[in-house]
Amino acid sequence: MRTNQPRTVYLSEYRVPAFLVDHVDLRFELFEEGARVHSTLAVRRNPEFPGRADALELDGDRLHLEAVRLDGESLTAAAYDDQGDKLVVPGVPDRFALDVVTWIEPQNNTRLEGLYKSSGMFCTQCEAEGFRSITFFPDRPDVMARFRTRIEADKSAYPILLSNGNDVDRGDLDNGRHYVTWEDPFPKPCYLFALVAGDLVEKNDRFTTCSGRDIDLRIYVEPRNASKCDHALDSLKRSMRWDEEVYGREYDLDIFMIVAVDDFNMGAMENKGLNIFNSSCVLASPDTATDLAFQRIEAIVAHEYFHNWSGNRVTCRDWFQLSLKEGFTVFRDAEFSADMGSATVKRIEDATLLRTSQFAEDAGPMAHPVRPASYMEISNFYTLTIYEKGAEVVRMIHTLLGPELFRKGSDLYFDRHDGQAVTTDDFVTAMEDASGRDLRQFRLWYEQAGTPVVTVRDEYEASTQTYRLTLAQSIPDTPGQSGKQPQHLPFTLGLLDALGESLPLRLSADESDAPTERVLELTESEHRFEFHGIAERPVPSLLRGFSAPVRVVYPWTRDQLMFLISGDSDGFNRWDAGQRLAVDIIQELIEKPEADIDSRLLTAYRNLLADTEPDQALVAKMLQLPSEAYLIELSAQPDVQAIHRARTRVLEYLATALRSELLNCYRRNTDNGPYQLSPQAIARRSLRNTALAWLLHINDHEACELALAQYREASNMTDGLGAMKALVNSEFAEEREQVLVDFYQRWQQDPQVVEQWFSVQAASVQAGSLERVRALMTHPAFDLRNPNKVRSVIGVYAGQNLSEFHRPDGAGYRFLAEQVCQLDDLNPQIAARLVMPLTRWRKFAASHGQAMKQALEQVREKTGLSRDVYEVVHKSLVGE
Ligand code: B3K
Ligand code: ZN
Repeated sequence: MRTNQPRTVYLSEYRVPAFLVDHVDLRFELFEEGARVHSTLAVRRNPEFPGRADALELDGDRLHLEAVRLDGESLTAAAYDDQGDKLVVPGVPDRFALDVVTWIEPQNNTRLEGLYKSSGMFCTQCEAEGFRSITFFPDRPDVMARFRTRIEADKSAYPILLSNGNDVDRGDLDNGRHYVTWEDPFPKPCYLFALVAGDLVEKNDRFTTCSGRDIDLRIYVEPRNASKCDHALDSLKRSMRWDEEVYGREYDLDIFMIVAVDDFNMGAMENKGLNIFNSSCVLASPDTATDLAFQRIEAIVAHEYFHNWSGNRVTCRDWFQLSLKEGFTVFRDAEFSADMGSATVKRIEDATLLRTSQFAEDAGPMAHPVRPASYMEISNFYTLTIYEKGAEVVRMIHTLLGPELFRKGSDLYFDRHDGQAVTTDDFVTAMEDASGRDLRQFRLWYEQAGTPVVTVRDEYEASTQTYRLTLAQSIPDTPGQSGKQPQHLPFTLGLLDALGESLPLRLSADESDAPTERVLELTESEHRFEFHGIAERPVPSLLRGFSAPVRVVYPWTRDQLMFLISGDSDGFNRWDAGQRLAVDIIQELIEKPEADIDSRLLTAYRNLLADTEPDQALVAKMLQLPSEAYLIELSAQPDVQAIHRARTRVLEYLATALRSELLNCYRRNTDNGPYQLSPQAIARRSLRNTALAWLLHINDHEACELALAQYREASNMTDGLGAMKALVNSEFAEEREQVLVDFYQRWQQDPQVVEQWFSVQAASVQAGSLERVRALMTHPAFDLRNPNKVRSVIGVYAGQNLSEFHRPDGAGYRFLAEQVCQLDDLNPQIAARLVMPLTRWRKFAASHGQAMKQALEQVREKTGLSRDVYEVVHKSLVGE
């Protein structure tokens, strides 16, 4: 085990920087064997720093220092201290220019952080702390500087040279080299710095802003991807318009650029004026990308664009405030997606992600508040809690204030803090100041980890026509936090009568014009609400629209759930009732595998398939059974094999009983028209693919023919992949293999499609055995250095093929540990994400949990373990 444990960084230790940097002049000389970086910093003392610091300290990581000059004078090695991770220059004046020259090797950078090479081009990723592996710098977001960047490279290999801002100068140099100089007029933290050099083609468009400014929009891609940029460009224009209309935010530079790169740790990065995207999150055409990919691309393009205000113009003071930009921006992109498509479906998708994965994170060893109090490695905190729960927290403020006051609050926030690096507290204060609301208790959402549980009790008193609702909240203990205080949360409620009519919610007997939906505000550990003039026992519709990120406990009867599935006016709660009914029935089968399956589920699904429901997008969602991951999350001590068997049995029961309805649904939704991305068209393809998948689950021969025909005739990837997926998950082994071979042959030149081909196999119980997964890793298209390939094979196997990953012999766990160890040397960020499934070992029965723990211990033993993986493994083995 490692002896020198990485240092923990605490929020409570935050101090303002001793020195500020007003201006940075960078010159990059790019070569095949490395890059020389010349940096000139205009430094001055920070007047707000208490006391007087003697030395300037700059962060660095794996840099080869070549020269240091202070106000033009070369410093000898005795005049500074190069500590590797810090460059310390003592005795500096109040204001000075510091020149630093470093040599780095982007071609050997497999961490994909700082400056690195991907498919022959140079690119950067600096958030959170990557800039320090380019040059020595105060690498913290509260140091904001104006950047001027000159890039020099071979002209034929790297004709395109990009950085942030506007290109102000360009020209040729000796030896076939050239240069371009970029100037960014907006001060920014170094994590927003970006550079790209490559042989790329440019796809153009224009956007005229609300004040009439003409913006040049450009997407840069490798030539083979030139035809896959239209969707991203359209998404970008829609995002720019939406941010003007909904938030009053106008774009501020003359150029907005996006670059697609194949090797990227995350989805995309919001560098000022020069967003860098993972290819899979920007490139699309109907024949290569699924509906899901199209929607994802639109959402990510919007997310990165929205960061220009929520993140770049107003940025984070320190990394504990990460959710200031991420939570807010996820909320903004979710509202955008809701406006572009089906709002109910978007809400269902977000709640599903939250309830399946964020709740699990909140209940696991890495649980942390939306504003963490400490970390070892900040890269480990780009989590669902920071992003998704953070977005829910902003959504709750929106619900509590209402849209007008929320907009007043966001206007005040952007206005008050433009050009500053601020805290989540500043955000909440702006909301308070603009609205006059007191959000003191609400701030606990940022401080306390764990998912609140709201337990609901109700009683009806016929004699007084009164309905009483008692809502009690409690928040479970999480690592390092116990005895939590109740949080302020909006709980949206409706009451339905026997006909499904929404009842007026009268809080006093004589209230007239009472609304039929109310946002109840919970602040105490227990609240009682009384509703008057209720003529019969109502069915409550609780937490409509998932108004707070909490678990609701209420003893619904199956008849009440049946009633809500068809009768609730809140689409989200109709879906939720369906999920709860299915969960209840599957859980019964987990306990009693031989029990009869409650036919009410069949009735509910038959009704959904009857084609009488106007919202087919909602139907498409309601037809999806709760996932195995969600069932595992809900279970105190999950038996994954039992969960898999019970869920499969329900699926087979429904598919068998509804065979003709499914075939009808399939035919009804067959559409040979041009590819469209409307919610209706997406719903049709989804319904058709769901019907096919269900029928192939029961190995239906007619469905097998339909799937083969659909595969052959598909005019878009949603249909083609849907058919392939259904076949791969069936027992038609011959057809499955044929289609897999054909698919690869057809698409082998397209990395994004090959990633889907990997995923379909790795996720499949039929096709994705451990042996197959190992074989996929020796496939010529697999590359352990490419995060997308790692995610699509190893990540999908451990995260989605759950009954296989949790095989009783523990081989799935050992396999994952082995891969994590290998990857740790190449790319610690990806390794730390990949190890996550093992960290929940305490949740499982000893039969599995012990083997998971042993696999983690195997990782802990690895020599030279990265700080990233160390933190995750250490926190999940604490006390062991
Ligand atoms: N801000 C980036 C995330 C960078 C992660 C670095 N480890 C993407 C985003 O949330 O928009
Ligand atoms: Zn973001």
